[in-house]
Amino acid sequence: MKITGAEVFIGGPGKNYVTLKIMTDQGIYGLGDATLNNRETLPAAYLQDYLIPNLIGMDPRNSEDIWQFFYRGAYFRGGPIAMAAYGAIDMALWDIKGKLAGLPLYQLFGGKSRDGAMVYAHATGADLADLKDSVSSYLEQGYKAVRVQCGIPDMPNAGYAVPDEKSAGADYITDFSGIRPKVEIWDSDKYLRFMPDALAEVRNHVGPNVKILHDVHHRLLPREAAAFAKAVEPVGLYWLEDPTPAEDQESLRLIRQHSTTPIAIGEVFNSIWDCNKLIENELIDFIRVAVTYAGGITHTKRIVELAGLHHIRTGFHGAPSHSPISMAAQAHLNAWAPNFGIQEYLVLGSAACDALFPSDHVMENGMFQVSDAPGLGVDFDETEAKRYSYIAGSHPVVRLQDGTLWNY
Ligand code: KDG
Ligand code: MG
Repeated sequence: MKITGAEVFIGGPGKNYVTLKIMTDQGIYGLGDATLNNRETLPAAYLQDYLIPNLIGMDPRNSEDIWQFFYRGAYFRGGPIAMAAYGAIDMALWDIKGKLAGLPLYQLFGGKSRDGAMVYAHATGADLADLKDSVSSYLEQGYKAVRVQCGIPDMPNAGYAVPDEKSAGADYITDFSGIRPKVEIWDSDKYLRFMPDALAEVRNHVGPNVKILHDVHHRLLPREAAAFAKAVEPVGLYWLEDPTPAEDQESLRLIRQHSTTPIAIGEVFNSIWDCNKLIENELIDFIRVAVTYAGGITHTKRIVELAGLHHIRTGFHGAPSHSPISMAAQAHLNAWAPNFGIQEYLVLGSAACDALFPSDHVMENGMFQVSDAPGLGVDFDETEAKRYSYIAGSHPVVRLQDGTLWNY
């Protein structure tokens, strides 16, 4: 069996999804997602200029060797751009493997460990009242877990992942007005004074049974993060995400020494080498990698297995920039993983998105039911794809009030 060609498409409804289609001499094709939010053209170029010409003629069934060829065979290894490109190839090769076997991917991993995977939604509010309304609307839709982000009083911008105005409902992650980032102003003291009580109010609002998650988005210093994690213990968070930037992993010990609040980290990690020490030292409770930029199913599965040895559960990244293809890959891992925790789920549930990526995966009552179709169980409609093209966008940058650049 041979790979005969591959194509990359960029675009989608309100997103620049990077979709890879790998064709074979047996008429079977596989699909992968290489979307790297606001840097979409870069994995696409790496695929087109280097990886696809090398793929032609390879046997698609040898997904492990192909992964090693690109990762180990490169002198300059890793990084989000390369790993997103390898990730897309790897997903597509597993898709082909599943289609050849006539089995959904979770069967090739070891079968189902559960019926349905719990997902969490993003509730967000310009102020606490607005946030509570947003939380309630998700609970009414059947969600059992919500990530809550809230505007901070007296802060010039609302804060991470919060619309500036009440009920604005805008895309709060990507600004599609161009590649020059907007500036958000951040004040950790104001955040630390406000947020523990705000989270306690959300707990009172929802009662004991709803899972509450909160994302600090790398904004605190280790000592501040330790104090915050301790202060929010009575809320019983399901997790506290990215309390500090994870480059200095030793600093996470401070949080552990002061608090039992569960910590979730990893959405910006690209390989097992970014998180093996965190996992082995049991400094986190949830690993947040994404199959897209952690090198696909082959490499993510290795991370999940290492995490399982250390009581660490999965909580794969599922921001709106992930296409239904990588969400399907994660759904198959979620169905199998003995140490599954929860799945972030924000794919646009729109008719336009469903038309571009037809599938039988079902999201209902806050649970994701994986499809039993062979392979990934998602298709890609190339006629629909012609409706979309690349639109430049950017994340904001964050500065302190005196102008100091801070962590986004
Ligand atoms: O592109 C950046 C987003 O993926 C990120 O801001 C989302 O932190 C995020 C999350 O937890 O989904
Ligand atoms: Mg996050």
